[in-house]
Amino acid sequence: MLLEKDTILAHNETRMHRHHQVVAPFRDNFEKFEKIIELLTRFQVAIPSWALGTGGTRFGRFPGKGEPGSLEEKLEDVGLLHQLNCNSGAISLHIPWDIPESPDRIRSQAEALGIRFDAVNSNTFQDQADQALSYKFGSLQHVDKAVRQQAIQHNIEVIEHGKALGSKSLTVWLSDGSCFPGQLNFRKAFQRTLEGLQEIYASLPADWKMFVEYKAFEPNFYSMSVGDWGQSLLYAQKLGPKAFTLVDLGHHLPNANIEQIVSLLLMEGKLGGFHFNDSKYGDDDLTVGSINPYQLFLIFHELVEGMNARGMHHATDLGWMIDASHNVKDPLEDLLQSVEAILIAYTQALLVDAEALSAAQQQNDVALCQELLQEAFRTDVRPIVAEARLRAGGALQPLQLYRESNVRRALTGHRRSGKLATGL
Ligand code: PSV
Ligand code: MN
Ligand code: MN
Repeated sequence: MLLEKDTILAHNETRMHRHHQVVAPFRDNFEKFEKIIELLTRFQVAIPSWALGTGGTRFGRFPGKGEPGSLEEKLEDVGLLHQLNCNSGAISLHIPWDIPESPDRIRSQAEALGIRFDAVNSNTFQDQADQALSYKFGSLQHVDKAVRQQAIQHNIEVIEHGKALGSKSLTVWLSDGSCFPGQLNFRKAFQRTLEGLQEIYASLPADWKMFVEYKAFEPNFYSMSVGDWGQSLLYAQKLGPKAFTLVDLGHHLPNANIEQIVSLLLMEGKLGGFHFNDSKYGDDDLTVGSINPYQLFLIFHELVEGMNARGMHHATDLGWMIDASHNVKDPLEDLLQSVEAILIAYTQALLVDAEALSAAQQQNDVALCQELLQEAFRTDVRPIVAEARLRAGGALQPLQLYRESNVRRALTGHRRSGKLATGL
Protein backbone atom coordinates (compact mmCIF):
# COMPACT_ATOMS: atom_id res chain seq x y z
CA MET A 1 0.00 0.00 0.00
CA LEU A 2 1.12 3.54 -0.75
CA LEU A 3 0.18 6.66 1.20
CA GLU A 4 -1.80 9.51 -0.32
CA LYS A 5 0.47 12.32 -1.48
CA ASP A 6 -1.49 14.72 0.70
CA THR A 7 -0.72 12.64 3.76
CA ILE A 8 2.99 13.20 3.22
CA LEU A 9 2.48 16.89 2.51
CA ALA A 10 0.43 17.35 5.66
CA HIS A 11 3.02 15.50 7.74
CA ASN A 12 5.79 17.71 6.37
CA GLU A 13 3.75 20.89 6.82
CA THR A 14 3.40 20.41 10.56
CA ARG A 15 7.17 19.93 10.91
CA MET A 16 8.36 22.50 8.38
CA HIS A 17 8.96 25.41 10.77
CA ARG A 18 11.16 23.34 13.07
CA HIS A 19 12.95 21.78 10.10
CA HIS A 20 13.89 25.21 8.69
CA GLN A 21 15.32 26.17 12.06
CA VAL A 22 17.56 23.12 12.39
CA VAL A 23 18.73 22.98 8.79
CA ALA A 24 19.57 26.71 8.56
CA PRO A 25 23.11 26.51 10.07
CA PHE A 26 24.16 23.98 7.43
CA ARG A 27 23.23 26.36 4.63
CA ASP A 28 26.09 28.69 5.63
CA ASN A 29 28.43 26.56 3.55
CA PHE A 30 26.02 26.67 0.63
CA GLU A 31 28.13 24.88 -1.97
CA LYS A 32 29.04 21.96 0.25
CA PHE A 33 25.46 21.70 1.50
CA GLU A 34 24.03 21.53 -2.01
CA LYS A 35 26.65 19.00 -3.11
CA ILE A 36 25.79 16.73 -0.17
CA ILE A 37 22.05 17.01 -0.87
CA GLU A 38 22.70 16.01 -4.47
CA LEU A 39 24.75 12.96 -3.43
CA LEU A 40 22.15 11.89 -0.85
CA THR A 41 19.34 12.14 -3.37
CA ARG A 42 21.13 9.78 -5.75
CA PHE A 43 22.08 7.27 -3.06
CA GLN A 44 19.77 4.25 -3.06
CA VAL A 45 20.01 1.30 -0.70
CA ALA A 46 18.60 -2.06 -1.79
CA ILE A 47 16.12 -3.71 0.52
CA PRO A 48 16.58 -7.49 0.84
CA SER A 49 13.40 -9.36 0.00
CA TRP A 50 14.06 -11.65 2.98
CA ALA A 51 14.05 -8.83 5.51
CA LEU A 52 10.46 -7.73 4.92
CA GLY A 53 9.16 -10.36 7.29
CA THR A 54 10.15 -11.51 10.76
CA GLY A 55 13.34 -13.55 10.60
CA GLY A 56 13.46 -15.71 13.68
CA THR A 57 16.29 -17.74 15.11
CA ARG A 58 16.98 -21.46 15.22
CA PHE A 59 15.07 -21.49 18.50
CA GLY A 60 11.86 -20.03 17.24
CA ARG A 61 10.06 -17.46 15.21
CA PHE A 62 7.39 -15.01 16.27
CA PRO A 63 5.75 -13.82 13.07
CA GLY A 64 4.19 -10.40 12.98
CA LYS A 65 0.89 -9.53 11.43
CA GLY A 66 0.40 -8.15 7.94
CA GLU A 67 3.74 -9.40 6.64
CA PRO A 68 4.11 -9.96 2.90
CA GLY A 69 3.36 -13.45 1.64
CA SER A 70 4.30 -13.03 -2.02
CA LEU A 71 6.89 -11.25 -4.10
CA GLU A 72 4.21 -8.77 -5.20
CA GLU A 73 3.51 -7.89 -1.57
CA LYS A 74 7.22 -7.58 -0.81
CA LEU A 75 7.53 -5.13 -3.70
CA GLU A 76 4.57 -3.19 -2.34
CA ASP A 77 6.41 -2.88 0.98
CA VAL A 78 9.59 -1.65 -0.66
CA GLY A 79 7.47 0.80 -2.66
CA LEU A 80 6.12 2.19 0.60
CA LEU A 81 9.59 2.49 2.13
CA HIS A 82 10.79 4.29 -0.98
CA GLN A 83 7.81 6.60 -0.93
CA LEU A 84 8.60 7.54 2.66
CA ASN A 85 12.37 8.00 2.42
CA CYS A 86 13.13 8.20 -1.33
CA ASN A 87 16.33 6.21 -0.71
CA SER A 88 15.04 2.63 -0.98
CA GLY A 89 14.62 2.40 -4.73
CA ALA A 90 15.99 -1.12 -5.14
CA ILE A 91 15.32 -4.68 -4.02
CA SER A 92 17.66 -7.65 -3.74
CA LEU A 93 16.03 -11.05 -4.29
CA HIS A 94 16.93 -14.45 -2.89
CA ILE A 95 16.26 -17.37 -5.22
CA PRO A 96 14.40 -19.72 -4.74
CA TRP A 97 12.67 -17.80 -1.92
CA ASP A 98 11.41 -15.25 -4.43
CA ILE A 99 11.10 -16.82 -7.83
CA PRO A 100 9.25 -14.34 -10.04
CA GLU A 101 6.53 -16.43 -11.67
CA SER A 102 5.73 -13.70 -14.13
CA PRO A 103 8.89 -11.58 -14.53
CA ASP A 104 7.33 -9.05 -16.91
CA ARG A 105 4.51 -8.29 -14.49
CA ILE A 106 6.91 -8.05 -11.54
CA ARG A 107 9.17 -5.81 -13.55
CA SER A 108 6.40 -3.40 -14.46
CA GLN A 109 5.12 -3.37 -10.87
CA ALA A 110 8.65 -2.44 -9.73
CA GLU A 111 9.02 0.20 -12.43
CA ALA A 112 5.75 1.83 -11.40
CA LEU A 113 7.07 2.05 -7.84
CA GLY A 114 10.45 3.44 -8.95
CA ILE A 115 12.28 0.30 -7.85
CA ARG A 116 15.06 -1.52 -9.67
CA PHE A 117 16.43 -5.00 -9.07
CA ASP A 118 19.81 -5.08 -7.37
CA ALA A 119 21.93 -8.22 -6.97
CA VAL A 120 20.18 -11.59 -7.15
CA ASN A 121 21.28 -14.06 -4.48
CA SER A 122 21.69 -17.79 -4.95
CA ASN A 123 20.95 -20.30 -2.23
CA THR A 124 22.97 -23.47 -1.87
CA PHE A 125 22.83 -23.40 1.92
CA GLN A 126 19.50 -25.19 2.19
CA ASP A 127 18.02 -28.26 0.57
CA GLN A 128 14.83 -27.50 -1.33
CA ALA A 129 11.92 -29.95 -1.45
CA ASP A 130 12.39 -30.85 -5.11
CA GLN A 131 16.19 -31.07 -4.96
CA ALA A 132 17.97 -34.26 -6.10
CA LEU A 133 21.18 -34.02 -4.05
CA SER A 134 21.88 -32.64 -0.58
CA TYR A 135 24.12 -29.71 0.39
CA LYS A 136 24.72 -31.17 3.84
CA PHE A 137 28.46 -31.39 3.12
CA GLY A 138 28.71 -28.29 1.01
CA SER A 139 27.86 -27.21 -2.49
CA LEU A 140 30.68 -25.91 -4.71
CA GLN A 141 33.31 -27.51 -2.45
CA HIS A 142 31.56 -30.89 -2.38
CA VAL A 143 33.60 -34.03 -3.01
CA ASP A 144 30.87 -35.30 -5.35
CA LYS A 145 30.97 -33.69 -8.77
CA ALA A 146 27.22 -34.17 -9.23
CA VAL A 147 26.48 -31.99 -6.17
CA ARG A 148 28.85 -29.34 -7.47
CA GLN A 149 27.14 -29.41 -10.85
CA GLN A 150 23.74 -29.01 -9.21
CA ALA A 151 24.99 -25.93 -7.33
CA ILE A 152 26.54 -24.47 -10.49
CA GLN A 153 23.33 -25.04 -12.41
CA HIS A 154 21.33 -23.33 -9.66
CA ASN A 155 23.55 -20.25 -9.84
CA ILE A 156 23.16 -20.13 -13.61
CA GLU A 157 19.37 -20.29 -13.18
CA VAL A 158 19.58 -17.42 -10.69
CA ILE A 159 21.43 -15.37 -13.31
CA GLU A 160 18.60 -16.13 -15.76
CA HIS A 161 15.99 -14.92 -13.26
CA GLY A 162 18.04 -11.79 -12.70
CA LYS A 163 18.34 -11.13 -16.43
CA ALA A 164 14.57 -11.27 -16.81
CA LEU A 165 14.23 -8.59 -14.12
CA GLY A 166 17.03 -6.28 -15.24
CA SER A 167 19.39 -7.20 -12.42
CA LYS A 168 23.09 -6.63 -13.06
CA SER A 169 24.83 -8.68 -10.40
CA LEU A 170 24.90 -12.06 -8.69
CA THR A 171 25.83 -12.49 -5.03
CA VAL A 172 27.23 -15.87 -4.13
CA TRP A 173 27.32 -16.66 -0.45
CA LEU A 174 28.47 -20.19 0.30
CA SER A 175 27.85 -21.82 3.65
CA ASP A 176 30.47 -24.41 2.61
CA GLY A 177 33.14 -25.32 5.08
CA SER A 178 33.77 -27.87 7.79
CA CYS A 179 32.76 -28.38 11.39
CA PHE A 180 35.70 -30.49 12.53
CA PRO A 181 39.45 -30.64 11.93
CA GLY A 182 40.33 -33.21 9.31
CA GLN A 183 36.89 -33.12 7.69
CA LEU A 184 38.17 -31.21 4.65
CA ASN A 185 41.28 -30.91 2.60
CA PHE A 186 41.42 -27.08 2.55
CA ARG A 187 43.38 -26.85 -0.67
CA LYS A 188 41.16 -29.26 -2.57
CA ALA A 189 38.02 -27.59 -1.21
CA PHE A 190 39.34 -24.22 -2.40
CA GLN A 191 40.18 -25.59 -5.84
CA ARG A 192 36.80 -27.27 -6.28
CA THR A 193 35.05 -24.08 -5.15
CA LEU A 194 37.12 -22.02 -7.56
CA GLU A 195 36.28 -24.33 -10.45
CA GLY A 196 32.59 -24.02 -9.68
CA LEU A 197 32.78 -20.24 -9.42
CA GLN A 198 34.64 -20.18 -12.74
CA GLU A 199 31.80 -22.03 -14.45
CA ILE A 200 29.25 -19.64 -12.97
CA TYR A 201 31.43 -16.67 -13.93
CA ALA A 202 31.50 -17.92 -17.51
CA SER A 203 27.70 -17.61 -17.60
CA LEU A 204 27.65 -13.98 -16.45
CA PRO A 205 26.44 -11.49 -19.06
CA ALA A 206 29.10 -9.01 -20.16
CA ASP A 207 27.71 -6.12 -18.11
CA TRP A 208 27.19 -8.14 -14.90
CA LYS A 209 29.26 -8.36 -11.73
CA MET A 210 29.73 -11.32 -9.44
CA PHE A 211 29.99 -10.63 -5.70
CA VAL A 212 31.78 -13.25 -3.60
CA GLU A 213 30.54 -12.86 -0.03
CA TYR A 214 32.70 -14.12 2.81
CA LYS A 215 31.75 -15.15 6.33
CA ALA A 216 33.99 -16.08 9.26
CA PHE A 217 31.79 -18.81 10.71
CA GLU A 218 28.28 -20.30 10.76
CA PRO A 219 26.82 -22.65 9.76
CA ASN A 220 30.23 -24.26 9.69
CA PHE A 221 32.17 -23.75 12.89
CA TYR A 222 35.68 -24.95 12.14
CA SER A 223 36.39 -23.60 8.65
CA MET A 224 34.53 -21.72 5.94
CA SER A 225 35.52 -22.12 2.30
CA VAL A 226 35.10 -18.36 1.79
CA GLY A 227 35.90 -17.36 5.36
CA ASP A 228 37.44 -13.93 5.12
CA TRP A 229 38.27 -11.09 2.76
CA GLY A 230 41.60 -12.67 1.84
CA GLN A 231 39.93 -15.80 0.54
CA SER A 232 37.20 -13.84 -1.19
CA LEU A 233 39.80 -11.59 -2.81
CA LEU A 234 41.76 -14.64 -4.00
CA TYR A 235 38.66 -16.02 -5.72
CA ALA A 236 37.79 -12.61 -7.17
CA GLN A 237 41.31 -12.10 -8.50
CA LYS A 238 41.44 -15.55 -10.05
CA LEU A 239 37.98 -15.22 -11.56
CA GLY A 240 38.54 -11.98 -13.44
CA PRO A 241 37.46 -8.35 -13.79
CA LYS A 242 33.75 -8.96 -13.23
CA ALA A 243 34.31 -10.61 -9.83
CA PHE A 244 34.43 -8.61 -6.60
CA THR A 245 34.44 -9.08 -2.85
CA LEU A 246 31.24 -8.35 -0.97
CA VAL A 247 31.57 -7.13 2.61
CA ASP A 248 28.80 -8.12 5.01
CA LEU A 249 29.47 -6.15 8.18
CA GLY A 250 28.41 -9.05 10.42
CA HIS A 251 30.73 -11.60 8.87
CA HIS A 252 33.94 -10.77 10.71
CA LEU A 253 35.57 -12.00 13.86
CA PRO A 254 35.12 -9.61 16.80
CA ASN A 255 37.08 -6.35 16.62
CA ALA A 256 38.11 -6.82 12.98
CA ASN A 257 39.14 -3.53 11.40
CA ILE A 258 36.48 -3.50 8.69
CA GLU A 259 37.29 0.04 7.58
CA GLN A 260 40.86 -0.99 6.75
CA ILE A 261 39.58 -3.99 4.79
CA VAL A 262 37.29 -1.67 2.85
CA SER A 263 40.10 0.75 2.10
CA LEU A 264 42.43 -1.93 0.74
CA LEU A 265 39.75 -3.69 -1.32
CA LEU A 266 38.89 -0.33 -2.86
CA MET A 267 42.55 0.33 -3.57
CA GLU A 268 42.69 -2.97 -5.47
CA GLY A 269 39.50 -2.17 -7.38
CA LYS A 270 37.97 -5.32 -5.92
CA LEU A 271 35.32 -4.00 -3.55
CA GLY A 272 31.94 -4.88 -5.03
CA GLY A 273 29.35 -4.07 -2.46
CA PHE A 274 27.95 -4.24 1.02
CA HIS A 275 25.51 -6.05 3.21
CA PHE A 276 24.73 -3.58 5.97
CA ASN A 277 23.82 -4.73 9.45
CA ASP A 278 25.31 -4.51 12.93
CA SER A 279 26.34 -6.98 15.57
CA LYS A 280 27.56 -7.24 19.11
CA TYR A 281 28.90 -10.79 18.91
CA GLY A 282 28.84 -12.33 15.45
CA ASP A 283 26.44 -12.44 12.56
CA ASP A 284 23.64 -11.07 14.71
CA ASP A 285 22.03 -9.22 11.78
CA LEU A 286 20.96 -6.33 14.00
CA THR A 287 19.92 -2.95 12.62
CA VAL A 288 22.86 -1.20 11.00
CA GLY A 289 24.17 1.57 13.23
CA SER A 290 22.35 0.28 16.31
CA ILE A 291 25.43 -1.04 18.11
CA ASN A 292 28.50 0.64 16.67
CA PRO A 293 27.66 3.80 14.71
CA TYR A 294 31.26 5.05 14.95
CA GLN A 295 32.49 2.00 13.06
CA LEU A 296 29.84 2.60 10.41
CA PHE A 297 31.01 6.20 10.08
CA LEU A 298 34.67 5.09 9.80
CA ILE A 299 33.70 2.63 7.06
CA PHE A 300 31.91 5.39 5.16
CA HIS A 301 34.86 7.69 5.67
CA GLU A 302 37.10 5.12 3.94
CA LEU A 303 34.48 4.64 1.24
CA VAL A 304 34.23 8.34 0.45
CA GLU A 305 38.00 8.81 0.59
CA GLY A 306 38.74 5.72 -1.51
CA MET A 307 35.97 6.20 -4.05
CA ASN A 308 36.94 9.83 -4.57
CA ALA A 309 40.58 8.83 -5.01
CA ARG A 310 39.55 6.35 -7.73
CA GLY A 311 37.02 8.71 -9.35
CA MET A 312 34.15 6.34 -8.59
CA HIS A 313 30.47 7.31 -8.46
CA HIS A 314 29.24 6.86 -4.93
CA ALA A 315 25.71 5.89 -5.89
CA THR A 316 26.33 3.46 -8.70
CA ASP A 317 29.80 1.96 -8.60
CA LEU A 318 29.19 -0.27 -5.57
CA GLY A 319 26.22 -2.41 -4.54
CA TRP A 320 24.57 -1.03 -1.40
CA MET A 321 22.34 -3.60 0.28
CA ILE A 322 20.92 -4.22 3.70
CA ASP A 323 21.10 -7.73 5.14
CA ALA A 324 19.36 -7.93 8.46
CA SER A 325 16.90 -10.03 10.35
CA HIS A 326 14.04 -8.68 12.40
CA ASN A 327 13.03 -10.79 15.33
CA VAL A 328 11.52 -8.28 17.71
CA LYS A 329 10.80 -5.18 15.60
CA ASP A 330 8.32 -4.42 12.86
CA PRO A 331 10.48 -5.14 9.76
CA LEU A 332 9.36 -1.97 7.97
CA GLU A 333 10.20 0.20 10.96
CA ASP A 334 13.55 -1.51 11.20
CA LEU A 335 14.29 -0.95 7.51
CA LEU A 336 13.40 2.74 7.80
CA GLN A 337 15.85 2.98 10.70
CA SER A 338 18.48 1.09 8.69
CA VAL A 339 18.33 3.36 5.67
CA GLU A 340 18.41 6.42 7.93
CA ALA A 341 21.48 5.11 9.79
CA ILE A 342 23.30 4.49 6.49
CA LEU A 343 22.51 7.97 5.20
CA ILE A 344 23.59 9.58 8.46
CA ALA A 345 26.96 7.80 8.39
CA TYR A 346 27.40 8.70 4.71
CA THR A 347 26.58 12.36 5.37
CA GLN A 348 28.97 12.54 8.31
CA ALA A 349 31.69 11.06 6.10
CA LEU A 350 30.97 13.70 3.46
CA LEU A 351 31.47 16.38 6.12
CA VAL A 352 35.02 15.30 6.96
CA ASP A 353 37.54 17.99 6.04
CA ALA A 354 39.60 15.73 3.78
CA GLU A 355 42.29 18.29 3.02
CA ALA A 356 42.87 19.15 6.65
CA LEU A 357 42.97 15.46 7.55
CA SER A 358 45.50 14.72 4.86
CA ALA A 359 47.69 17.62 6.06
CA ALA A 360 47.42 16.49 9.68
CA GLN A 361 48.40 12.95 8.66
CA GLN A 362 51.40 14.35 6.83
CA GLN A 363 52.44 16.20 10.00
CA ASN A 364 51.87 13.12 12.19
CA ASP A 365 49.46 15.28 14.18
CA VAL A 366 47.59 12.36 15.64
CA ALA A 367 45.41 14.39 17.99
CA LEU A 368 44.25 16.64 15.17
CA CYS A 369 43.46 13.64 12.96
CA GLN A 370 41.16 12.31 15.65
CA GLU A 371 39.59 15.73 16.19
CA LEU A 372 38.84 16.10 12.49
CA LEU A 373 37.12 12.74 12.24
CA GLN A 374 35.16 13.19 15.43
CA GLU A 375 34.12 16.71 14.52
CA ALA A 376 32.22 15.17 11.61
CA PHE A 377 30.98 12.13 13.53
CA ARG A 378 29.60 14.25 16.38
CA THR A 379 27.66 16.53 14.07
CA ASP A 380 23.94 15.87 14.12
CA VAL A 381 23.38 15.62 10.38
CA ARG A 382 19.78 14.48 10.54
CA PRO A 383 18.51 17.86 9.24
CA ILE A 384 20.62 17.47 6.07
CA VAL A 385 19.28 13.97 5.48
CA ALA A 386 15.74 15.21 6.06
CA GLU A 387 16.23 18.12 3.66
CA ALA A 388 17.35 15.75 0.89
CA ARG A 389 14.26 13.61 1.52
CA LEU A 390 11.99 16.61 1.56
CA ARG A 391 13.26 17.83 -1.80
CA ALA A 392 12.83 14.35 -3.28
CA GLY A 393 9.20 14.26 -2.16
CA GLY A 394 9.59 12.05 0.90
CA ALA A 395 8.62 12.52 4.53
CA LEU A 396 10.58 14.65 6.96
CA GLN A 397 10.24 11.88 9.54
CA PRO A 398 9.50 8.59 7.75
CA LEU A 399 9.26 6.38 10.82
CA GLN A 400 6.88 8.76 12.59
CA LEU A 401 4.69 9.05 9.51
CA TYR A 402 4.64 5.26 9.14
CA ARG A 403 3.38 5.01 12.71
CA GLU A 404 0.93 7.90 12.47
CA SER A 405 -0.60 6.35 9.35
CA ASN A 406 -1.17 2.99 11.07
CA VAL A 407 0.28 1.22 8.06
CA ARG A 408 0.81 -2.11 9.79
CA ARG A 409 -2.78 -2.21 11.00
CA ALA A 410 -4.02 -1.57 7.46
CA LEU A 411 -1.75 -4.28 6.05
CA THR A 412 -2.90 -6.71 8.70
CA GLY A 413 -6.44 -6.10 7.56
CA HIS A 414 -5.88 -7.36 4.06
CA ARG A 415 -2.98 -9.82 4.28
CA ARG A 416 -2.85 -13.33 5.66
CA SER A 417 -0.84 -12.93 8.86
CA GLY A 418 2.24 -14.87 9.83
CA LYS A 419 3.06 -16.09 6.33
CA LEU A 420 6.78 -16.79 5.98
CA ALA A 421 8.50 -13.94 4.21
CA THR A 422 11.82 -15.66 3.65
CA GLY A 423 10.83 -19.20 2.89
CA LEU A 424 12.86 -20.34 5.89
C1 PSV B 1 24.52 -15.28 5.45
O1 PSV B 1 24.69 -15.08 6.81
C2 PSV B 1 23.95 -14.07 4.74
O2 PSV B 1 24.59 -12.90 5.22
C3 PSV B 1 24.06 -14.18 3.24
O3 PSV B 1 24.18 -12.91 2.64
C4 PSV B 1 22.76 -14.75 2.88
O4 PSV B 1 22.44 -14.64 1.55
C5 PSV B 1 21.86 -13.93 3.80
O5 PSV B 1 22.59 -13.93 5.01
C6 PSV B 1 20.46 -14.40 3.97
O6 PSV B 1 20.40 -15.59 4.67
MN1 MN C 1 24.96 -11.20 3.86
MN1 MN D 1 24.98 -12.96 7.37
